[in-house]
Amino acid sequence: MELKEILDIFLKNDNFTILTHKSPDGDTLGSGFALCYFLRDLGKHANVINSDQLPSRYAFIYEGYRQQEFEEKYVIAVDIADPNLIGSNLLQYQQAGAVDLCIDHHISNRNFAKQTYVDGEACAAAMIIYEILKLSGEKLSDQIAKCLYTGISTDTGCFKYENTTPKAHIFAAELMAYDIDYANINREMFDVKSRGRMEVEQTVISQMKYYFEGRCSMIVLTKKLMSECGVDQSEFDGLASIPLSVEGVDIGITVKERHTDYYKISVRTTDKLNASEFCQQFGGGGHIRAAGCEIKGTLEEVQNKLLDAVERLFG
Ligand SMILES: [Mn+2]
Repeated sequence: MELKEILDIFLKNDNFTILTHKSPDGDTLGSGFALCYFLRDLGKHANVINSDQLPSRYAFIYEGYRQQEFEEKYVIAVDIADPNLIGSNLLQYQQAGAVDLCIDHHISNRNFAKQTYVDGEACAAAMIIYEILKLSGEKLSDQIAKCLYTGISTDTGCFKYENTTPKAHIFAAELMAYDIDYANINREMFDVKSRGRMEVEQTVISQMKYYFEGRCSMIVLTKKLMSECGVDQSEFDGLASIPLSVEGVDIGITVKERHTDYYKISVRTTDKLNASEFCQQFGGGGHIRAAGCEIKGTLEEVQNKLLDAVERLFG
C-alpha cells in the first residue's frame, strides 16, 4: 500500500473506529488520537477505543475528547502488531475480517487486518500517521502535533534509542513549530513517576545482583513488591533499562513475576551482545538491544537458567 491510498481511504470513508493496543503507550495513543482529531477536523465521525482504562499520565492527549455516537463503518488499528494486543475487552475486533486497515511499524505484524501498512523503518507509528496527514495538505491543529510528538518521543526513549532516525528528529523539529509544550511532555513521559514506582525502583536497585565480574546484572520484580507499592502494570515502563544503566554491564536482565512459577524476562544489552538471540533460546525474541521471553519454574530455577545462558554467551 502507498500512503496516498491510505489518505484516500480516510477521505472516502466515514464513521471510523480507531483501535489502540492494550496497556496503551504514548505511541498508540498519540497515533490514534492524532488520527481521530484529524478525521473530526475534516467533519467526519471518529472514535478512539482501548481495551484498558487510559492511564492518567496521558491525559494531555485525550483532554476534552468525547466519544461520538454513530454507526461504525470503518475500523483502523494503529501500532497493533498482533490481534491479541487489541485486548480482552474488545474481543469482537479480534475476529477475522473485523479490522479494515492496520497501520503499524512492527515488522512482526501478523497481517490480521484486511489491509496492512507496515513500515519497519519508522521508529513510531506516529511517524507514519504524520506522513499521511502531511500528504493531505490540511493545516494540523496544535493538539494533533502534541499527540504525534508524544508518539515519536516515547517510542524513541526521548530520541535516545537506536531506532532514532534522522527523520525522527526532522519530524520532531517540524512538530515543535506548533504550539506544544514539548519540555513538559518529555518531563511527564520520562521524569515524573508515582511514589509507588519510586519505591519499586528503590527496592529493586537495592536488591540488584551482579554476575560475571559485573558484566551482567539482574533485578527481580515480584508480585508481592508490586502490590506492596500499590503500582499497576502501566507504571512499569522503563524499569527494564535499570540493570543496563550500571557502568560495565553488557547484559541487564529484569525478571518479572507473572503468576506463580511463571516469569516474564526483559533483556537489554550493549552493542557487544545480541538480546534477541539470547531470548530466542527461551522461545522469545525482539530487537537486537531489547528483547524478552517467558520462562516457567521457581524464581531460583529461572535465574539459574538465565545465568547458564549468560555464561555460555560470555564463553
Ligand atoms: Mn509504537
